[in-house]
Amino acid sequence: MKPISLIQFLIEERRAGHINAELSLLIEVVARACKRIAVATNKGALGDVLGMAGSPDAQSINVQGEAQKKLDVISNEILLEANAWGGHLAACASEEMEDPQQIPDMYPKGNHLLMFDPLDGSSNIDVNISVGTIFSVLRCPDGVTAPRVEHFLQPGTEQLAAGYVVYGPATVLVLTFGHGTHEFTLDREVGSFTLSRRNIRIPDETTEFAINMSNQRHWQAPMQRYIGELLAGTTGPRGKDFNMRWVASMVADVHRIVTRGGVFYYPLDAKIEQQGGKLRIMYEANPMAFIVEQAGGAATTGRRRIMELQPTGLHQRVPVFLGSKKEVELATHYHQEADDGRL
Ligand code: AFP
Repeated sequence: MKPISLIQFLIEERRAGHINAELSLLIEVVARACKRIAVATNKGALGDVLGMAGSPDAQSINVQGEAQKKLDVISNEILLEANAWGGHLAACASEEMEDPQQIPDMYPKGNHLLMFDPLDGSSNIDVNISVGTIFSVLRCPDGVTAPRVEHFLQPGTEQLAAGYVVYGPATVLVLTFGHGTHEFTLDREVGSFTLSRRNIRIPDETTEFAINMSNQRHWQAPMQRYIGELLAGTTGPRGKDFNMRWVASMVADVHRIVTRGGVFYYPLDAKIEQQGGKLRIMYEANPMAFIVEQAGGAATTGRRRIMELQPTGLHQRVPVFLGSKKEVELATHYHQEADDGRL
């Protein structure tokens, strides 16, 4: 079969009435920026892109209070620059920046809001493990010309598009417009993303889970119960053995799930209770929930569907349970049961 490029796919999606010309351009621009991030990532030590941003005396810290890696800063700049002038955006917001970034006055403005985590899993860069970019697109409310934080605070169900790019052995883009989840692999010789899987399906059942087990003693009772049962394997109530993986790069962990099934959990625990969770709703939880649901999986906070939450802050954090539907439903059921006082 003839390979289908991302551009061809976007044209098909326009003809099908799933997206308009502006959203198509937006995705093209984001994909082009991600190719540049892939090039920077691939250079490693030779491109002087490893290590921390800033100087040893004055380390660069982002809005999350986390020390920034050089590639965090480079990737953020690549995405901001690529998206400033095309006329497809009203504004964008990045995990690395406190406030939304306005489109400079000299450029035309569009009707879309773009949110991104420019380099997720960046603690993995220096050890040459997969990292990624995550993005989400919302419509800018009518009549708003200088979008502020409140205009971004829309539930995940309002997303027009979401995607991620994993910079691994291959550079892979996974994308949804709400009509299935599709995968494109970067053909480095040709320089274009090429459709590699259409309408990905995540199996309902799995025997593989991803969680940071070092947090176990801080988890709430229903999480202890659920993971305890998985660990008990054939000797416990589940009657089967489970395998565990944890890359500590959400993009890589989610990509494994959209490839062969599985579940990913970052639950609430006593250490992070104050901040509401570990992962950010706008840059990580909502886009990944959209992608996973469109592939037939489920995504909850352990209690509620992620995409129905009304965000209260641009950098708000939430617990994340996502992947194979039956496992996510069971873990969620244990939490709801405990909340109802039945446990
Ligand atoms: P970094 O971008 O700071 O490496 O964080 C990555 C991340 O947000 C997500 O990609 C991982 O799943 C998660 O954090 C890993 O968290 P732990 O380090 O607590 O396991």
